[in-house]
Amino acid sequence: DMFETDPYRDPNLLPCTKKPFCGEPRLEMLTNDYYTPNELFYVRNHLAVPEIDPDEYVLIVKGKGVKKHKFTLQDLKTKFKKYEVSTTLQCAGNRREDLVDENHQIFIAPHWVVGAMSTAKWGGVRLRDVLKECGLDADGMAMGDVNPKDIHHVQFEGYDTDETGQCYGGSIPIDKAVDPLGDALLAFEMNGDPLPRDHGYPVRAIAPGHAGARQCKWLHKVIVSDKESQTSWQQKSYRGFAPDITFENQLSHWPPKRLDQAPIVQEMPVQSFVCNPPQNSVIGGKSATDVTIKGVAWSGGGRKVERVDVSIDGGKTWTAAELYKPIEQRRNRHWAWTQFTQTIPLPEEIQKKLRSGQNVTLDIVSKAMNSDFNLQPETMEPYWNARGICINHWYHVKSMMDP
Ligand code: MTE
Ligand code: MO
Repeated sequence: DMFETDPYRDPNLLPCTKKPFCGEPRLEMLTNDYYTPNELFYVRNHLAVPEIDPDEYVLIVKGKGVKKHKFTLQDLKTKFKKYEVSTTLQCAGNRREDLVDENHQIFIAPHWVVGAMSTAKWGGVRLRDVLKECGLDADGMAMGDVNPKDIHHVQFEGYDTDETGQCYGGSIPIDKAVDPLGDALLAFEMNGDPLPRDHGYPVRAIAPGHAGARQCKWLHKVIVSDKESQTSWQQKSYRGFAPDITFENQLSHWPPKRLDQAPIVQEMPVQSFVCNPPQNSVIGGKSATDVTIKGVAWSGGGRKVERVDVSIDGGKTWTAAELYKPIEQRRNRHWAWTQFTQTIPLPEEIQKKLRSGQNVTLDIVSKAMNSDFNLQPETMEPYWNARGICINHWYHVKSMMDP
């Protein structure tokens, strides 16, 4: 059993698969703190958690435009300036459960409910500083002055491997890696502590605003390349297919037709969901006059969450929520989420029903708008995709008021 040495997990991290472990926090706990406590931060593992001795850890940097280097953990901590970056991670497959019904089968695990999204303050060194140390002209490239034709991507490889020796991997565009405002990190701290084993101990990549899949844990190699990562996680899992591409008609053979029309996800769309009241909860009493809603909202690409509207009638009427973001982030670097809250008065007819002893079920919804005025879509049908990625339609919470 290759998972025997996996770490202990908090019972409030609800598993959706056990081997490899994928778990999402109890949703109602996500709004208790701005930064998600490390033990509640969602976990998405594709393989067993590797056991790495920090004294033996090495990071290899190689590829085009750089001279091959090896760094120990101590090198990373002492040779470079340390930075802290607050960012939300979301699995590109978050909310996959919503895409599965009798008409639509999704052929990829796990079927997240909604909680594959969490926020931490990461401490580490800038990827661009490490690439510069290895000889890359990161400044020239970031300014667009230098544009080597054969340097397009930075690939990451993890220390976690499958039975055949294949390691987890993914890549980000070189522009993200060298951008001085991109905040791409090689992180060794999470909320002030060493990275927990589940989150990549001792070093992981952080690519703020990008899908969780690119933020390689247990980082072993950084490879500057003309190509994207060739792993299945880059090439197959996290592609956005058109709704008519299904497993039966296309994906059972690889490559499917029209692969060129199925972009590989990097930055993610605007997302929000209600955490409180919890799904299927029973709340309130006879004399309730209002209901308080809490949730989280985030947009990929560093785009700011400008507004979140909430509804208790399934989206017929909306009210803007109060936004909460206790840290300052600047234009197009809004890597970390915004929490929201609003107290909505119950309409008179609902109050009347409650007073007369009748139950009322609320259909609570949120919709966020980001700084390019994109809004979450109402339904998922037009966005259905066979890999189940970037799912961001309105999340409905049913909550029963029981007098
Ligand atoms: N890195 C390695 N080495 N192995 C993995 O399985 N999973 C990826 C990414 N990095 C993964 C990885 C995916 S799909 C996601 S969503 C994030 O890590 C999850 O990070 P977390 O478990 O710290 O929340
Ligand atoms: Mo993911």
